[in-house]
Amino acid sequence: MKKALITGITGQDGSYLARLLVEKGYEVTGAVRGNSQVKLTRLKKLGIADHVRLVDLDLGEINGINRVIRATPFDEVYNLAAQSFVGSSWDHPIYVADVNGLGVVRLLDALRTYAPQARFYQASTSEMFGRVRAVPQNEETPFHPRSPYGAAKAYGHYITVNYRESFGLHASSGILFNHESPVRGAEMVTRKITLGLARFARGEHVPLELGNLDARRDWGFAGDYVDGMWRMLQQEAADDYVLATGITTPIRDFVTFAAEALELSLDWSGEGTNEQAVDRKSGKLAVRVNPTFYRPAEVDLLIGDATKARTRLGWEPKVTVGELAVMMARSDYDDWRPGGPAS
Ligand code: NAP
Ligand code: F7E
Repeated sequence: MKKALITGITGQDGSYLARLLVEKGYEVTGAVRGNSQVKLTRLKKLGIADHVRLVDLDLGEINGINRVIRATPFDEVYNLAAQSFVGSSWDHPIYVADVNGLGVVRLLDALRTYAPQARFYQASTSEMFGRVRAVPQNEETPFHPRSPYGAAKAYGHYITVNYRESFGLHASSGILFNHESPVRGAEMVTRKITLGLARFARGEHVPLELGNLDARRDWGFAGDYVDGMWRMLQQEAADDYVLATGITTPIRDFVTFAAEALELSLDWSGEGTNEQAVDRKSGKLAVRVNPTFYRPAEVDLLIGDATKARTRLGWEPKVTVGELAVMMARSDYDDWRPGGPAS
């Protein structure tokens, strides 16, 4: 029975990856910070909270990392823990650098010292491309991060490559474009949209407030992307791979897909900060722009080229962005409770 450690197991990807590895017969250990405050909501929703062992580990704290790595001979270590919300990274840039950047080298150095046999996965991101140098982006595209989050992740990526090249660790970096699901963080735009519209469709006519509706993303389904992570660690040699769908969609279109799934017809009008959408049936305002949600800097056109993952790993994204919006909107509609949508 293979043993895997997942940092960030309480997050979206951690819970999907844990389910995949449990299904494959792994013994899964999940690293969580501060046992008293552990959020098991996602693991419970995916039906695997009772199938994983939890250990205490904070990426900011080296002693805990060393203790966990020394205690169990892990075959595979997936580092998914991070402060993952780009929007708030401008408010906490130093903490983000510590967790998303230095946290990676803390973990790698513990592996180098106590478990050099373990295979390592680093959760890198399309945010590293930022002000893009080429469209679409692949493993050779230079980085130009546009947020403290992206800058910290670029360090995490380079130190993963460096430990692979310097010490021969089997360390791979997955450069993943946005991937979503019904357990996506409620502050991310897709889930904010599906939660807000589900609430509206249930009769609570509170307008959904969004920032830049012209921003676009290459969105896939988290369940497909964790399969790609696992495939990377099954290769004989460690390497870096982009995972993406290659299709980019504006935020406004994702709103429309989710609205249609809930049988809401939206009439859009206005431009820029005056843009809004009214629900045709009720005549109520359903969506409006609030500039508070604009970012100090935006990334340019992020579209991923996952040719390498397709050819070497046999990886394919199976869920389209339209199917994803339907899946998320219906889930939030079904889980809605009076007094506010479940998150
Ligand atoms: P997520 O839902 O926000 O989960 C993040 C996880 O990290 C949570 O379990 C959180 O634990 C944990 N964490 C935060 N700070 C920590 C710390 N100091 N020490 C230990 N654990 C800590 O993120 P996700 O969407 O699953 O993403 C997983 C990883 O992939 C992240 O590294 C993210 O940056 C990266 N990524 C995500 C995407 C995407 O589109 N989803 C794309 C590219 C890369 P708590 O429950 O205690 O908060
Ligand atoms: O924003 C625009 C916003 O916060 C997407 C993380 O998983 O993927 C994620 O980061 C876009 C941006 O995701 C709102 O300006 C408009 O252009 O959903 P998001 P993100 O920043 O792409 C990458 C790959 C990661 O690595 C990250 O960890 O949507 N947008 N209006 C809005 N965004 C939010 N959050 N809220 C709005 O109201």
